[in-house]
Amino acid sequence: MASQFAILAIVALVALPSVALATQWTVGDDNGWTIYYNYTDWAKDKVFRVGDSLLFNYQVGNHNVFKVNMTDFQACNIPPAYEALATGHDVIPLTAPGVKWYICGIG
Ligand SMILES: *[C@@H]1O[C@H](CO)[C@@H](O)[C@H](O)[C@H]1NC(C)=O
Ligand SMILES: *[C@@H]1O[C@H](CO)[C@@H](O)[C@H](O)[C@H]1NC(C)=O
Ligand SMILES: [Cu+2]
Repeated sequence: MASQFAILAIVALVALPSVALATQWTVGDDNGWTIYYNYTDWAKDKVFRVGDSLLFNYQVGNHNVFKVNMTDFQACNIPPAYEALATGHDVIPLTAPGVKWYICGIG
């Protein structure tokens, strides 16, 4: 559903080959992982590299994080709940180059 898609927390980014210095990116910076925030805009000027990691900050229970493929990202398919990361401070390492998609399954 298009309307649902618009308010979901979603981010897609491209990971490039690694360099010596790894960065941990806080997704959304101080806004964290939430709704009504444009993560495309957040990601667009950043250079993500293999070896970097993403930190998803949010209130436990309000949001969660799924790593998904492009098909599920575009269709807004939420994977089964047991695949969710849900600690409120989820760190996901970028282990391979390429485009990555993340999606929230709550709110
Ligand atoms: C989000 O940001 C991107 C990149 O700046 C922009 O192209 C897009 O229109 C924005 N989306 C919304 C819903 O504002
Ligand atoms: C995307 O992931 C879904 C769920 O894991 C899977 O069923 C589907 O085959 C995958 N699609 C591609 C193109 O990898
Ligand atoms: Cu959410």
